[in-house]
Amino acid sequence: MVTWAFSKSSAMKHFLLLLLCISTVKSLSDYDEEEESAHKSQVDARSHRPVDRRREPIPTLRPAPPPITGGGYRARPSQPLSVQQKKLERKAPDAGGCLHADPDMGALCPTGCVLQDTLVKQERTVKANVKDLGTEVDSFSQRTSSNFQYMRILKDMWTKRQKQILDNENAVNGFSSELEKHELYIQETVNTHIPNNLQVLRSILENLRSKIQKLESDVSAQMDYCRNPCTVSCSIPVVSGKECEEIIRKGGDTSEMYLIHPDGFVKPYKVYCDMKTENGGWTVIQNRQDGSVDFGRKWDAYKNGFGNIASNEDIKKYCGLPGEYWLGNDKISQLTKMGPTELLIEMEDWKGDKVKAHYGGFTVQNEGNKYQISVSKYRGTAGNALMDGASQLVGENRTMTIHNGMYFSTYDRDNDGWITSDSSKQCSKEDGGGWWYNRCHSANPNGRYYWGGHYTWDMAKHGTDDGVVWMNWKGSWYSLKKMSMKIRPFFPQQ
Ligand SMILES: [Ca+2]
Repeated sequence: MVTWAFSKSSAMKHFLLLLLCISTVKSLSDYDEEEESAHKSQVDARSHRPVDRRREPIPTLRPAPPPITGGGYRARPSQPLSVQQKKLERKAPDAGGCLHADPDMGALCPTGCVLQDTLVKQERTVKANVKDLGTEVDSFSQRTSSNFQYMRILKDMWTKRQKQILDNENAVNGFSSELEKHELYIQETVNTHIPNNLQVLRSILENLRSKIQKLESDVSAQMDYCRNPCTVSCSIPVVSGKECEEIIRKGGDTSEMYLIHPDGFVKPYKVYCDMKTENGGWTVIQNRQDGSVDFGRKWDAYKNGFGNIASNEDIKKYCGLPGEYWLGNDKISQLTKMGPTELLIEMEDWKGDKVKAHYGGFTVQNEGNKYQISVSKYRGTAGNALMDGASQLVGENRTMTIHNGMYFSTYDRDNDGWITSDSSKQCSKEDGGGWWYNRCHSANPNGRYYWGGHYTWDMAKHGTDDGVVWMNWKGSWYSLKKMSMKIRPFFPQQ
C-alpha cells in the first residue's frame, strides 16, 4: 500500500514535473513570442524586409536528419521515508477550516474556501454598495438637515405671518373706528346740514321767484305804457323866433323846448334851446344822454330828423329836459346857411368829467351837396378832432380821420372817404351812425351807445370802434355818457 502510494506519488511527481516542464517551455515560448511580438512592434522596422513576390523567388524547406538513439542515464533512486513521512504529516494551510485528505491532491472540502472566495469576491461589491449606502445616508442626512432648516424657516415665516395678521387686525380695527366716525359725520351732515342748506337754497329760490315775478309785472306794465305812442304834453312858450338866439333876445331865458320858424319857406318846428350855457341862445341840433334813441338810421331819417326833442319834469308843465334826437340835416343846413354860425360840442364821461369843443365857424351844405360840413376857428378842451383828426395818429393815418369838408354818410348812402369797390366796406355800416365820415373817424357822436364807457372790439358789431367816441379826449374804446351839438348865430361877444 505504501509502495503503491510511493510509486503512485513518484509517478504523480514526474507527471507534475513533466507538466511543469511543458508549462515552462510553453511559458518560455509564449514569452519569446510576446517578446518577439513586442520586439516587432517596438524595434526599428529596418530589421524586417518583406518579400517582393514579383522579383524574388519564395524560399523552399530542406529535410531534417534522424534523431540519435541508444545509451543514456541510469534509473533514478527512490526518495527516503523520512521525507515521505514528513510529507504525510504536513498539514495543509488552514484556509477557512477545510480538511485535506491528501494535501498533494488538492482540497477535498471546497465549500468553506469557495464561500470565502465568494465572500472575498463579493466583498468589493458589498463594500461598494456599503459605500454607496454611506453616500446615500450622508445625502439623506444632508437632505434631512435641509428639510429641518426649511422647516425652521417655515416656522419663522409662520410666526411672522401670525404677527402680521395680528397687526392687520389692529389696523382694520383702527380703520373701522375711523369709518364709524366718518359715517357718524356723514349721517350728521345728511340729517342736519344738508336740510339747512336746502332750506337756505329754497329761500333764495323763492326770493328769486318773487323778483322774477316783479320784473315780469314791470315789463308788462311798461309794455302797456308803450303800447300807445309816447305823447308829451308840454306847454310851449309863446315866444318864438328864427332860432334860439332870437328867442333869448326876445326874453325867452329858460332852457326848454321852443317852436322856431327860421324862414317863410319851412314850417315852424320844435327844438330844444339851451339858454344857460355860455350866455345861452343855443339851438340843440344833436343830443346823446342815455341811449334811449337808436342812431343807426337811414339817410332820410337823418335828413328829416328823429328822436325826442324834450320831456317834462314830474311837476312842471313845460318840457325843460332835452331828449335824445337829431334835428335833421335839412334844418341844420338851413340854419347854418342863414349866416355865420358857431358850433359848441359838449361831452361828459361816466365819471362826470366834462370837456368841450367850440368852432367859431360851422356850415352844412344842402342835400344836393351831400350836406358837406365845414368848420373853423377851434377852441376848447376836447381836442380839435373835426379839423385835425385823431391826435393819437400820425401822417396819413391821422389825416384820413379829419371830418372837415366831408360829405354826410348813412349806412344806406355811402359818401365817405373810404374809396373801395367792396360795397360792404362802409364807415357808416361799421361805426353805427350817420356822420361826416372820412376813412373813417376821429369823432363819432352818433355812434352806438355803450353803458359804462369802456368797451372792446368783441363787443362791437363789426369789431370797430363804433361807440360815442371823441378820440382826442378818451380814445377809440371809450363811449361817452353825454354828447351834444348846439349852434348859434355867430356874433362878437361883449
Ligand atoms: Ca366808401
